Amino acid sequence: MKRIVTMQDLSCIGKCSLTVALPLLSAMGLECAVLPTAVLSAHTAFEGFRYEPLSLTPVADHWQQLGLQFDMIYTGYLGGRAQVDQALDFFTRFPAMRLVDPVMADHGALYAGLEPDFPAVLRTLCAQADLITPNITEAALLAGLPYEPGTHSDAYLAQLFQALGALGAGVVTVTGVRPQPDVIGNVACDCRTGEMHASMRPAHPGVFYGTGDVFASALAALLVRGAPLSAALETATALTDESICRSLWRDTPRRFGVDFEGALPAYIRRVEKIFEA
Ligand code: PXL
Repeated sequence: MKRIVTMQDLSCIGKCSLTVALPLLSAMGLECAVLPTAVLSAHTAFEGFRYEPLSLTPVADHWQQLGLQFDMIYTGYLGGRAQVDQALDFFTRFPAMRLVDPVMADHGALYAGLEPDFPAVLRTLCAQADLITPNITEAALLAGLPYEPGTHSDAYLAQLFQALGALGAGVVTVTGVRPQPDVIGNVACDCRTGEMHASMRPAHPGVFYGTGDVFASALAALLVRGAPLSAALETATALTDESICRSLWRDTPRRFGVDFEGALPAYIRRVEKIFEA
C-alpha cells in the first residue's frame, strides 16, 4: 500500500483540511499518516475561531528514528511562517513526491488571521514542490498578478501558468477557473511538457468551503497511485462537483463544508476502474 503523509490543520468543525483529507485518502486505498499543524475550534470562516499551533519537530524526529518512508507529502493549510518552516524542514528529512496546496485565500481575499506577506512565504514552499494546486485567488497572489473574479481569458490564464511554472513546480493545477460566466472548473498544466488539461462543470453561485481540500486530496491519491494527470484531473473534479451538488440538494449550511461522504461510494468505483484499465 502506498503511504502518504498529509500536513495541515485539524479544524474541529466545518469539514475542511484534515477532516476531508484523511477520510478521502483512506477510502482511496492509501495508508494516510497525519501531521496536524494546529487545532482550530472551527475553520477560519467561523467568527471567533480559536487557534492552537502544534510543533511537528518531535513527530518528525520520531519518524526519522523509525526510518519511515513516504510516497507522497501533501501539505495544505499551514496558517503561518513557523508552520511553513516546519514543512520545509520535513521536505529535507523525508524524500517523497511533494504536493503543496498553497491554502491561504479565496474570492480575492486572504483567510482571516493570515499575515499580508504570507503569499511570499508560501512561494518558498511552492518552489520545493512537484505539484501545486492553488485556486484562482491563490494563483494570482503567488504569481503577483491582479485577482480576476472571472471570466478568465486564455491570455490571463497563460500569464498565470507561466508565472506559476517559473516558481519551480513541474505540475500546476488551478481550481475555480471560469472560462464563461456559468462554467467553472479546474485546469492542469505539466510545465515540463506544456501539456494542458481542463475539466469543467456548470457553476453554482456562492461559496463552498473545503472544496479545494476535496479536490487536492482526490488528486493526491490518484497521482500517488499512478493515474495519468488527465484522468486524475477529471476524476478529482467529478468528486468535487458531486460533493457540491449533494450539498445543494440537501441544503447543508455552507460553512459546515460539502457532502463529500455521500459522493464517496460512486467515486471509489470510478477510481478502481481507472486502475483496472
Ligand atoms: O479549506 C481551506 C481551509 C483549511 N483550513 C482552515 C481554513 C480553510 C478555509 O477557510 O480556514 C483553517
